[in-house]
Formats: sequence, C-alpha cells, structure tokens
Amino acid sequence: WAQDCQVANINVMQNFDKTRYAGTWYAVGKKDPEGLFLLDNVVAQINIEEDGKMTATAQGRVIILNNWEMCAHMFATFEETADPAKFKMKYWGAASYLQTGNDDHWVIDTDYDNYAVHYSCRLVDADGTCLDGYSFIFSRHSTGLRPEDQPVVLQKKTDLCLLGKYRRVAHTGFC
Ligand code: ODT
Repeated sequence: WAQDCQVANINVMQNFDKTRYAGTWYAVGKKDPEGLFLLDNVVAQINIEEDGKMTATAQGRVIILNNWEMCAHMFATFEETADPAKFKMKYWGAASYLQTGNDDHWVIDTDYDNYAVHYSCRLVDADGTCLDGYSFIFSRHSTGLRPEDQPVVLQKKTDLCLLGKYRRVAHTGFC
C-alpha cells in the first residue's frame, strides 16, 4: 500500500457527531496555507444553533497591513454535505479588513473530549493532490495534547501527507 495523497481519498471521521464537537478548542498545531492569516493564540468556539446548524467564532493573533498586530475576531457558518464530517465553512471577520472566505472544513479525527484533527484543501492540483491547504490540530486543553493522543495525531498528520509541515501554535494570552 502506497500513500497516494489524493484529496478525494482522505479518510474523515466516521459517524461524526457535531453536538459532541461543540465547545472550545485550542489550536495547538497548524499547517499554514499560502497567505497565512491566523498566527497564534487561536481559539475556536463551535456552537450548535437551535435549528441544528453548526456555527463558530474564533479568535487569533494576526498581522494585517504588513505590521499591524491585532487579535482578529472571526465568525463562521457551516453548510452540511453528504458526508457528516465534511462541511463548507463560510467565514468573515468582525472588522471589514479581516479575511473572508468559503473553505472546506473536514474533521479528520476526534475523540471529542481531548483532540481534533481538522483539514481544509483550498486548491486541488491537476494530479488530485492538494496544492494549497491548511490544517489545525485542536486540543480541549490550552496546554497542548495529552501524551496518549500524540501518536494518534501523528498518524493522522501522516495520512494527510502533511507530516513535518506543522508548527506549534502558542497561547501567550495575547487574545
Ligand atoms: O490562518 C489561515 O491562513 C487559515 C485560516 C483561515 C480561516 C479562519 C477563519 C476562522 C473562522 C471562524 C471560526 C471557525 C472555527 C473553526 C475551526 C477551525 C478552522 C479555522
């Protein structure tokens, strides 16, 4: 078996339960996309609205206009797809100069209580691999992943063909 790194063949969370995914997640690792936006101190809050739809808010340190450092407050709505673990995420900022977009939001793996592996490919190459994408490793704990979750997450990074492409996301209290 050889890894083909095809976006279409990426395995996502089976029987994904968005109600258990709700709540606070601290980004502890990130593979950046081109035109990097969220730098560090990234915390996401996933909500399930009364109509059952998933929404989110997030904050994180960003640098805009080359050298203006600030804490970005972001909002997102999620559109469901045929696969319960694959969403389309429409997002925008509290201020007009922040990034807006419509990205895939795939939940690759989670135990709901400790860790979650997120993936988003923005641009699929002609050969079916991802040309531009990003991925967050989330923890329920601001201090990072529990030792017992590290091998699981390492395997998922490998499956995503992103091993070695992540950086640590610091939580310094900036936001
Ligand atoms: O940092 C980058 O360059 C990529 C991230 C850009 C999109 C972030 C927008 C956040 C939208 C609001 C909250 C959503 C929370 C979802 C959790 C994970 C994905 C960011």
